[in-house]
Amino acid sequence: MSDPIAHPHFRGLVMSAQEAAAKISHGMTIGMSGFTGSGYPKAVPVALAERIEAEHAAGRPMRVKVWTGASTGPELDGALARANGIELRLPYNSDPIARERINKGEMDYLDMHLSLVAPMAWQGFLGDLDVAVIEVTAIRPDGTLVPSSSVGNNKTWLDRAKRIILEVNRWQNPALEGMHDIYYGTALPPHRVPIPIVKADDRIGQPTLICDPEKVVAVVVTDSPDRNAPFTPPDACAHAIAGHLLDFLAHEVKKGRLPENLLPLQSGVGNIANAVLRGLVDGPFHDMTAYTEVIQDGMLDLLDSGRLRMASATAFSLSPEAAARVNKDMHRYRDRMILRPQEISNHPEVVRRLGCIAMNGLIEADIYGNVNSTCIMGSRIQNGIGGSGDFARNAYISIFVTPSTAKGGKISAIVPQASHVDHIMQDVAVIVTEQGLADLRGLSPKKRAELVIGNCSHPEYRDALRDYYNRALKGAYGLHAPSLPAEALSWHQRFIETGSMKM
Ligand code: 0RQ
Repeated sequence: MSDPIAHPHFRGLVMSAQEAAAKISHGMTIGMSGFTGSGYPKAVPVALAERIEAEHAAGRPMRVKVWTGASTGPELDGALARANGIELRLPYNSDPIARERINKGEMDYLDMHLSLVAPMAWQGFLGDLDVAVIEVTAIRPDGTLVPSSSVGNNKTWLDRAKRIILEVNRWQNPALEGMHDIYYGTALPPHRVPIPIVKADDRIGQPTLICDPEKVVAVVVTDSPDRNAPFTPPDACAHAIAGHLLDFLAHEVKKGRLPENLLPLQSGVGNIANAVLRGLVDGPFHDMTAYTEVIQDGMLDLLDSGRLRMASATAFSLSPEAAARVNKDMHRYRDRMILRPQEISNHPEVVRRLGCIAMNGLIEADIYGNVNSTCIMGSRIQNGIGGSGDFARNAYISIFVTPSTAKGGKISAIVPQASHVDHIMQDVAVIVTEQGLADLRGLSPKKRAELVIGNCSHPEYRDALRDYYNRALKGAYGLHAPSLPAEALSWHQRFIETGSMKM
């Protein structure tokens, strides 16, 4: 295989991960590549974690602030969190060790809308960026960089960082070159102009990342796979949710409220979202497009089936088998996929213009349709809001999907009042559980409550929800969205005290 470092200046900077990590010191802020387990640096963070452990063993402080695109892999978040080396993490995390540290109060976490991270970094609110550590597929003869399996915030990290460390990962397929669309036209107000995307497959930028060679202090060569976690095969619950959703979409087409090829799809992370995409393979819709954040297995199945014409995203989020499938046939997929910076893949202006159909998971929804996507029992972070807010508020139809219970039935996903709210009821159009679907568009809070309880809640919790709601209708301070504040979070309190929400 040809040398992926095709520029002599960069070739002269090749060194070990340990030598590169030595250029990072205590208190620095690091912008890492990586989005949902793809395209994250795999060697420098591990070497940095080893250094941090050695410094701690010698009684010296060493911690860094870590910014990324979204979640990464065990070699990054896992290794650094295990070493207790992260002072602050943003904007999305799914690593269990980091999650534990955050929930124990040992690590600060800033949970942000993914589309807002790059603009906020430019505005200066997040502080200075000392080092960017970016995985790339190749360095071209002209010094531009071929991005890897995710774009995330890489453009911004390369622009904003004082110093740059590149990881050139030979595992990434050279045929990725040409798949990306890196847009350099963003600016801060009052100089902003419209983002010129009017169709999901519009290309508005260039295939490579610009990188100032003077800022590059190290180049590390790796050969490691992305995290590529397997998906659980869809169970009966996921199939039921997918079924309700497909019926709903078909109904909307019949009513003339959606075109026959639907509108650009956005699908969140997780097994249910993946099952819904798989369900579309056997559905009646053709010539679909996706304007989304991640390309997961279900999206790939849709592309292969010919039902999906193209997919625009910022990253792959594939199982090992699906990653092997894509890598084997990258030339073919490259023409039907576009990877963009996350500020563009999730841009509210574009999501609203295209009229995306947003489908995201949730932790819990209350009877009025306020949705909690992030905080278990109101305080314990699961992952983060990710891109769900970018899409939910701006979508043509904002759909949330969930099993009606969690933890073996001990938790109801439909509760009297959400213990934390990420998506207010005005941003939530449809809720789907295996029990059924509630189309909440155009309904007042009280009408919403009747539908959510009747169609979405689990039978084991339905009577208790009805009882609460009926008493709220009689005793609430106001009857617009009746609630009983002293009781509204009692289900959560009961779970905390007894391990179950059941009476
Ligand atoms: O925990 O793994 O310990 O069993 O949450 O839940 O049911 O497997 O569902 O994988 O679809 O994730 C909201 C977390 C759902 C996800 C969330 C527990 C449950 C399990 C996972 P265990 P499931 P999913 C664009 C879109 C925000 C970001 C987003 C998410 C674990 O969809 O992170 O939408 N969304 N991004 O047991 C206690 C409850 C619970 C609960 C679920 N009510 N109480 N625990 N769980 N409900 C893409 C990106 O932004 C990258």
